[in-house]
Amino acid sequence: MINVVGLGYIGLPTALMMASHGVEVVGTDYNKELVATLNAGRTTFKEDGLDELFAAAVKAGIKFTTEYQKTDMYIVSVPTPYDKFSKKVDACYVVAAVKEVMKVCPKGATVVIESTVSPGTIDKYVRPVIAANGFKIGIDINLVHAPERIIPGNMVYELLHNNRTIGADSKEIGEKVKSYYATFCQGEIVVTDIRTAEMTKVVENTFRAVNIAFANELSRICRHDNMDVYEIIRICNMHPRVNILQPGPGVGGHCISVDPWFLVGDYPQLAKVIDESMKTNDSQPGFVLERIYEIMKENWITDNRRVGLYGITYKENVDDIRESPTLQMLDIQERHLARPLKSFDPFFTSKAIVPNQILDFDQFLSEVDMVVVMVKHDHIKQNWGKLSGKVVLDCHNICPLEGVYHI
Ligand code: SAJ
Repeated sequence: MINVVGLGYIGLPTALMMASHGVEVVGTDYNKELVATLNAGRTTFKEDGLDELFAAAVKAGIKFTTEYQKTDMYIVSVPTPYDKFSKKVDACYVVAAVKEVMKVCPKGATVVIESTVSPGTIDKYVRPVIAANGFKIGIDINLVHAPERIIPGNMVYELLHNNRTIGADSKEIGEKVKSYYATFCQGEIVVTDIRTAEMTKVVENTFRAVNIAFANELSRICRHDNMDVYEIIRICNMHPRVNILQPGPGVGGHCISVDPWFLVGDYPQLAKVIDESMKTNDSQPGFVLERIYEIMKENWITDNRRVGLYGITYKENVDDIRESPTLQMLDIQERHLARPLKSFDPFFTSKAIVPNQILDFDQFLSEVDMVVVMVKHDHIKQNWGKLSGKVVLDCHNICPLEGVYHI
């Protein structure tokens, strides 16, 4: 039996996937409310195919509890934030979960860490916890790092099809853990050592962060001299070895906007490009806010109650607001003691999560003269007609209306 510890955005789909592929799974989370929701037959976030996967896993016998299980395999999938000052990974949740596992696990158990951690974190923080409980690593307890790669919005498909990495102290244990993931994963599963696995995961997200920062920087250069950044990127990408990403209103989510900071925190003298890239991405919501004020002025809009942000989530078609550019922008306004702009998000229509949020789309539109498209949800693509006559700042270059402003 596998005890999956942490039933959030990664732990839950992973637990469901294994259970629906014939593995006996118990999911553990210390959040009683979350466990009660799952036990009542409901999933805790929206994701394509998740409800169907949940139904299959429940049928296959998955259990949810707040208790840690006595078993021979654990998958730990808890958040790893970073310390805002040192930028280093904060492994407190991983350490707390492993401590709980140590209280119940028998000798011979394997502990798999799925959470993203910077290289060396497992050596520095996890091994000592295991040793402090009197276990010899590699003899009494096996330690493995199996970072995930799934993208919110396409998690179920990517869980099934992505290649994976498994880092282990020995090939034999790596292969054993691989056999569990191979029950559902149709991609290639590479077995390597733990530190390499830690580094690959952080590097993958850093690669994307740096490339988004490059696109965001281009958007500023092009704005400065009135060039069309989208047309320039489109043409450049026709070169066989150029593939520039898209500028946007900022970078959110719990991965791309967080993980690269681990490298800056651990290697401050070396990670220069990464540091600048993260600063560029973090300052993009401020750049877009300035652009909003500029367009307001140009259109004689003097009251910011007449401006609305469309989209609060960190990206399209997910209900996840962690580190979202809209929240970052509202934060800047709050620091400047400015009245927060109005906002609307089709994923949050029953209860407001930010000040001045309107829950009904038509009402939102009736209260604003200017709409800023912060998130390219499918919902807005089906409603362009309703925006005609409004001043529109499209942060993603997707709006087909005439006279739309861009970042
Ligand atoms: N974004 C841009 N321009 C782009 C692409 C993205 O501004 O061209 C923005 C998005 O709007 C969003 C942010 O970047 O605010 C991050 O979104 P994302 O779709 O790039 O990535 P995440 O954070 O949802 O998921 C990433 C993925 N990592 C990579 O693609 C290397 C995913 O595979 C990882 O599993 C996930 O992080 C994770 O959990 O680490």
